[in-house]
Amino acid sequence: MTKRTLSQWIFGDVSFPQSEEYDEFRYKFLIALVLAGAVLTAIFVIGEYGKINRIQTPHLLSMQLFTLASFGLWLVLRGRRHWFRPVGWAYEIACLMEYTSAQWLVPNDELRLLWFFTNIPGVFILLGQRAGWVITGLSVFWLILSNSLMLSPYSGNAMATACFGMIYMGVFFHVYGSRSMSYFVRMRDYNLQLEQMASHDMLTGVLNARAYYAACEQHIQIASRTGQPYSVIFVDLDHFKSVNDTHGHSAGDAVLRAVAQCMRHSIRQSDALGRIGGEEFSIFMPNTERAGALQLAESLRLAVQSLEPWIGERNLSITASIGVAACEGQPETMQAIQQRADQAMYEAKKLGRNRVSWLERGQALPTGLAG
Ligand code: GH3
Ligand code: MG
Ligand code: MG
Repeated sequence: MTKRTLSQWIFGDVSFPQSEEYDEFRYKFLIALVLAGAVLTAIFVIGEYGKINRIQTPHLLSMQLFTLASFGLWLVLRGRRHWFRPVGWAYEIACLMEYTSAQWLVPNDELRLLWFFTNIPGVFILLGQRAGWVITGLSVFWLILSNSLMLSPYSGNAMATACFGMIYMGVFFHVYGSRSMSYFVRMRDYNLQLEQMASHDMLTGVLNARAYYAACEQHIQIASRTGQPYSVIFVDLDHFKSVNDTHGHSAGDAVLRAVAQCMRHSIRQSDALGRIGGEEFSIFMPNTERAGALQLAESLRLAVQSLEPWIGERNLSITASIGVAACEGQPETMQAIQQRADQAMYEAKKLGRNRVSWLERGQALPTGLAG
């Protein structure tokens, strides 16, 4: 069995995104604990049947029940990460019952009280600080109460040591739990920030060229399997150099931000928008035929035209030339469809700018829409 299939067998078919690494750790830790609990008690039970160790009959019954409950909880949790909390609490209750059984029914084991200690770290790590304190408080209360009822109780000194020791464990794991949690949250936020910076254009906030093409490749792979059409819209601002030359580079930047914002609001959630050059944007539209892409391209052109961004002293008039290419039959590579959209855009420039044109597959010259 390979490492991957062994892990799949133990933990089930679950996947956690990188940002949920801590939840993955806790999920796997709980499964490991439940399995370890089941296997350990099973070994004791087998030892009893093999006459290797002697356990009083009532406690033997409790151990058998605990083994079955633990295996059952493993089967429930395996592959179902949303069952984490109910299973965590159910296992905790099973453990407390098992420890109480050992405390009451195995009086010839003077260290049986230790099981209540071993329980505390797991509760803090798996169920959080509040649950940790509830269980620690209940354990202290229960130790004192049951000691006063037991036939062979611990001494007052032993009880005081046990109770203070448990509270000490609680404080220790409370601090440890909150520190490791805040460290994890910070690391997760840094990672998300890094991911965002690596895939998005700093100026406009849309996808950068690398991330945009990667998203398109994924869309094309899905479309090739499902046979759905897809389209690409290529937008190039008109005479943008003169905006920089006349009003300065920061005015040009403000215009780029405004245009990107406008496009972001015009596309669907499933579309990908990328800044693939200085003042060049591309939109990939999955499940979209040429007619739909042309409609969006025309509404984008009008939106950019009416944008008239304010650049500190006055409103600027901005227009865009737009090329459209659609793939409605045999799948086409991203490079090929983007090239057609490029060509169509250049044709729109040649025809006088501020217009939309498209290029069919195999067609030599693009077709223009009046601007
Ligand atoms: P055309 O209508 O033919 O597209 O003319 P154009 O001036 O828009 O075309 P060209 O490609 O010659 O110029 C693009 C300009 O975009 C050149 C550069 O100064 C500007 N540019 C590129 N990246 C940025 C940027 O990040 N910020 C600003 N402000 N300007 C940029
Ligand atoms: Mg350009
Ligand atoms: Mg341009």
